[in-house]
Amino acid sequence: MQERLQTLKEEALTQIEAASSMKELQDIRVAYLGKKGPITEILRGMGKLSAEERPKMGQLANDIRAAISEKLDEKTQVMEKAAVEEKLKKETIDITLPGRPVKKGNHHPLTRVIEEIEDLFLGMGFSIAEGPEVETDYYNFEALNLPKDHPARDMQDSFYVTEETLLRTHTSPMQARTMEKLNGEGPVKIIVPGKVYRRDTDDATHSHQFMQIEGLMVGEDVRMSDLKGVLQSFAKKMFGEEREIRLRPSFFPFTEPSVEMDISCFNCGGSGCSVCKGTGWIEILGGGMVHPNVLRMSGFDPEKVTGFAFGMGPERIAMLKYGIDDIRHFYTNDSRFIKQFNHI
Ligand code: 2NL
Repeated sequence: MQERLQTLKEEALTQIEAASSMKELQDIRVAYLGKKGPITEILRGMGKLSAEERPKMGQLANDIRAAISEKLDEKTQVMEKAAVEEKLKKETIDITLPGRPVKKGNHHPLTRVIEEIEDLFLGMGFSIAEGPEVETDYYNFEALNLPKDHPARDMQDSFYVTEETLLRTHTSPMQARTMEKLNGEGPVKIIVPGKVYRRDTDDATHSHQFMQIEGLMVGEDVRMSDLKGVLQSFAKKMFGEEREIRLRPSFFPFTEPSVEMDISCFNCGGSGCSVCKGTGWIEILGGGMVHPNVLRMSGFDPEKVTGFAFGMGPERIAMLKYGIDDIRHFYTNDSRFIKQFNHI
């Protein structure tokens, strides 16, 4: 009986060792330790043994039973641990995966052109000033030598908020405000970029809202030749070093004398083509010497200081530079249009 028990123990332990699933372990447990198993059977047959042998055999059977049970528990634990590890391994996040590409945005082409122009003037010592889009009649017109009966003040030409306030029609009111704050103490050297509004019907070259960049320099001995030098430098940097400029006489109520500036055509170099309509020249901005009335109204003495001013439309500059045929492209935000400028 003793031998039988030993054999059973060895058999059981070998099987447990070899088991590879929980189900197998469960089966081994039932087979060896179950009610119908050999050990139970042996224990039941104890009665046949002598009184001397009975406790010894009982002890041995119980020990073997305990050893098998312990080995089963041990193996169960090992397998459970392995199962958890396997699960954890499967469920770990693989941080080595490449991330999903993030689509990179870009500034609007008009914003880029404006910033490019700003940079050129900052490089020439100008500061940037910005002001309100809802303006008073005084700063938008009166302070700029546009008296009450001037045709540019026609209600038809502007968006009025009240009798005395309107959406600014140019950024010049901010120049007037800047001069006024300085109490006649120059010099002034600023550019003013921003949104402006006119009562216009939108088409390929007109928009009721557009951008403007104006420049103003006031101080002792500021001359027309200074205006010419600044604008020539700007034109070359913006449209190419080979560009030439020419100034033609013009009229603006706030400058005297007034000029319009053309650049030699960047498409044909001046021989005449469709871009310059056969003339060899392209008009890009207007300017002139600040009218004495404007200086006086803003607190400067026109006997002591002089100034030049100029104004340009960045949409027009961008349209020329990048061959854009319709101003509305800037404002309808068709992404196919916007994306074409991602490389500049
Ligand atoms: C154009 C022409 C111009 C000005 C703007 C100005 C401002 C002050 C005093 C005098 Cl405060 N002038 N601005 C002068 C001449 C022309 O703009 O064609 N703009 C798109």
